Amino acid sequence: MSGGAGEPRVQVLLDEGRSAGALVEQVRRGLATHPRSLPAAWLYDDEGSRLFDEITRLPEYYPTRAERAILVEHAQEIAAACDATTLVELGSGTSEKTRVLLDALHDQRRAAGALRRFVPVDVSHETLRRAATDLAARYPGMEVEAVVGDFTLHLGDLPRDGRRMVAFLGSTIGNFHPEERRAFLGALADSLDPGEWLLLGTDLVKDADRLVAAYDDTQGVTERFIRNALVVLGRELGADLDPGAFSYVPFWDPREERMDLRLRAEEPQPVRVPGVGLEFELTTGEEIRVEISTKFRPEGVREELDEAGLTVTQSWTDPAGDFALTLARRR
Ligand code: SAH
Ligand code: AVI
Repeated sequence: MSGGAGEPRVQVLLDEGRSAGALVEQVRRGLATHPRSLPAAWLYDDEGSRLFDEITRLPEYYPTRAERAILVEHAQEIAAACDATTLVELGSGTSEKTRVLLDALHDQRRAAGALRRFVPVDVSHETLRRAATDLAARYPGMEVEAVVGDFTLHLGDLPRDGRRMVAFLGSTIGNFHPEERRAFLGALADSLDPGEWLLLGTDLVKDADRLVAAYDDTQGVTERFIRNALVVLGRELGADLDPGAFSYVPFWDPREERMDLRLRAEEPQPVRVPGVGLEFELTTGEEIRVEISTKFRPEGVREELDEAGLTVTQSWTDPAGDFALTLARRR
């Protein structure tokens, strides 16, 4: 499709299912080591993306509202500070909040040259396609070139022309382990030319009770989101795990400053995952770590970006100081 005049272009860099290549290798490695774990991208089939969208509207889940508040307050300032003609969004999902930024960057009255292209990147094919279609219709003068891809694998395959700003919102960076985060930030910086931009959303360390409530909501939506990983594993790799035989165990790890979201086997069970050639025995009480959600301190964000070759130019928080949005520039 054209990528302009109200129609998105969709480039697919992942195969339809998740049953091949690096994603499968990540699952094999995660399930074979202790504590057993699953890669976070595995949570986002269509149902996972739908459940995440529901999470963003839960009263306990403050990050989406806090980040949106920062964008509403500062999007014009961000647009004025940057000379980007292409906005790349990693892990874009529905790109709901991004519209605030797109409105500001797209504003034709600005002298610095308006945004010409939006490149949303996500593993969740249908959610991405729907968002791209909506956005192309909403901004007919802007090219929408969606990429169904993995931001840990495909940074080098994204469009390089034009002055780019990469947005990585929602604190999705918190779902990486520290060593993965370092590697990701290094690869991201390497993929940018000097002078190009990163806009990074990070959830901040706060009172443990509020954090636990945000990941253990009273309606049980987060629990369904985490359990859905087992459904995806069954469908894509033939795993015979019984979701009903697990309890949901979300906890705050104060040493690592992260939420740790696990499923605990309530009874012993033999597990076969034919798609990765694994067979193992889960004992009662054994846990599978499905996701971590690291919380940040502003000085830590600055240091990690700096180490990767990205200089922070500005950062903002919401009035409650719950969430930070950081603008950085490739040196
Ligand atoms: N940016 C949105 C969505 C956050 S949810 C927001 O701020 O609300 C995380 C998103 O990242 C999901 O849409 C998920 O499908 C996507 N995602 C997770 N791992 C990914 C990966 N490795 N590569 C590309 N997208 C990924
Ligand atoms: C996408 N990511 C930043 C969310 C988070 O808060 O870590 C995913 C999520 N998991 C449970 N609730 C929300």
